[in-house]
Amino acid sequence: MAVQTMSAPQVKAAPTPVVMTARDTRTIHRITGISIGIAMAALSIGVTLGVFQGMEHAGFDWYWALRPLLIKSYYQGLTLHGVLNALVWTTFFIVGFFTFAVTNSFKRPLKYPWVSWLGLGMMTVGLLIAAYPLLANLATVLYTFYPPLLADWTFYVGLVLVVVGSWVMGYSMYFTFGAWRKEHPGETTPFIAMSSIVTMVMWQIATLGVAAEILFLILPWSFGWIEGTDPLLARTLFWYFGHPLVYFWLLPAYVSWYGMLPAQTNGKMFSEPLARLVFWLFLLFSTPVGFHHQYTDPGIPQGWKYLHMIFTMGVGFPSLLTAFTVVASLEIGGRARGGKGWLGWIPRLNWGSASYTAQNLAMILFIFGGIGGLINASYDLNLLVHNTSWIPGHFHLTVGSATTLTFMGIIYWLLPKVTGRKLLSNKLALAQAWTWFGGMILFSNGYHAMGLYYGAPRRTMLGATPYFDPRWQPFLFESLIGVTLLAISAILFFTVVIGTLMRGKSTVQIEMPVAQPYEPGPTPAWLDRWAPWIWGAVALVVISYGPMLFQLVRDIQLHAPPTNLRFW
Ligand code: HAS
Ligand code: CU
Repeated sequence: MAVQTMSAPQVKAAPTPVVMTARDTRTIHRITGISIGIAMAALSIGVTLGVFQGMEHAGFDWYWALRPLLIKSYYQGLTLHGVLNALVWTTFFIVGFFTFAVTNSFKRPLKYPWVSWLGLGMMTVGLLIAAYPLLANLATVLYTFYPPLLADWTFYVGLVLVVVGSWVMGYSMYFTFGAWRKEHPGETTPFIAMSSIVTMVMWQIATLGVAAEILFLILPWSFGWIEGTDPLLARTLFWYFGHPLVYFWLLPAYVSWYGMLPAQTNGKMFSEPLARLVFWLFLLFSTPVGFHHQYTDPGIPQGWKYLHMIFTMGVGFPSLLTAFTVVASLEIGGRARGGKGWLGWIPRLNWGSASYTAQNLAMILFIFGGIGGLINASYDLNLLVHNTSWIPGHFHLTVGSATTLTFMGIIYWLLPKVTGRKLLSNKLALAQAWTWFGGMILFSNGYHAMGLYYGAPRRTMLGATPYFDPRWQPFLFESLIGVTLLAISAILFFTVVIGTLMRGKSTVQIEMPVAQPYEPGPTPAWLDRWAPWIWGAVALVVISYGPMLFQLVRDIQLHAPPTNLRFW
């Protein structure tokens, strides 16, 4: 009888993990350094223009001083302020920060560094292309570029390249993730890498809206191929993207607050599984909420606005979870540093570190930014505050503080890390964080109040309005003090950054702060599985947008003629 032989089942061995060489580290530092460098350059111009806007509102119209610098009008300055701060500073910072965070969290090099270089290259070329119409006053359409405002086509081509380049930077992270997975079968994805990549996936889903808006509606119109446009369809596609955009700004701050900040004050991550859940909830609920920006738009039936309002309350929930869990993580640190009693741990937090302090102050401002957001989201309250200065009050506490001040705090450790130079001065950086905090409180309080009580409009050259209401005056004065503090803060920030860059190389070793879990244990498998969450997100998008988009496309009316804000 023939003997049957059975070979042992072949278990495919996992590839040996690739470790970072000095060369890999240098590449990552270069990519991160260049993208954050571009981000900061954009911010330097963006905030300067903000100071001029604040002054104009308070009665000091000094735009003439900007004319030699190509800024011809308030609205051109406002467009640049929004585009450079809200779109360029954030996006370039985020892709650079995530490239660093993902690779350091995986402790492995980028799988294909050239993909990241390609993405960064596309973003940079896009930015340069968009800079031309912005500076030539050919794209004075504000940062939301609502049709029928029409810019020169180069503005849109530039924006598309920035967005597609950021996708490509994301693909490089996905490839690196895939490689890490193969090398570490069965292991849970490290939190910092996982949360950063979830954010990039959310961004991928969100940006499909603005890509469709530009490619199918605006570009053909700006080329002159079609005569008019459909503002309602354009706005709907824009806000499909516009709300998740604000979470693209917020979630990198959450990556730091959850995954890094506790380690900067001897704390631990209060609940790692909960932190993961928060990011999945953002993936689910970030997009199906855009109609909360269109409550006053005619042509969107109430039912859809109502559904988006419900989902908006849903997306507020992971932030409420964050408020409790992140504070608990910090409390662990405050107590480890000797804090006693109910609140005695707070003064013991690492207030001596500028990087820590900037981020904690950002969190405090976000409490108020977040509450304001929930007020905006409530349909009938929104009718009171929509298009008033309350809204800039809201978003200077969110993107202008929770995001920007956190990013500045991150820069205070990341810049020394990627450049190998010691921070110019922790003290100056501390002063920067506190002046930003104080400045934003005064600025945003003034804007909130003026909009709520006396209906001061947003996006308006207030000093030139024939209906100027003297009751705005005290709030404008308050906000002007805020603007002054913010200007001082910005000068301090750039002094610290430029001073650091001008220093010689130092041997001080800095590592990315990584918070360890308070109760280490296995992560439930469903919190490390991608497909159900991604499909869930797609399903919610289809439910919340599908029927309305179908109807708007079916009834498309390309009649609205172009207009612009080139007032001179
Ligand atoms: Fe918003 C308009 C609703 C969050 C940005 N938002 C805007 C615009 C911008 C913006 C730029 O529903 C203007 C767009 C334009 O140009 O027209 N927003 C919300 C809601 C939230 C929210 C519900 N917004 C953000 C974030 C932004 C941002 C984040 C940028 C980063 N927003 C709206 C609505 C409008 C709107 C309407 C349209 C208004 C209109 O009429 O035009 C929520 O995500 C907020 C949830 C957040 C919380 C706070 C949690 C607090 C935390 C901090 C904890 C820290 C502690 C301190 C406790 C519930 C996590 C610890 C201290 C120690 C000492 C330890
Ligand atoms: Cu929103």
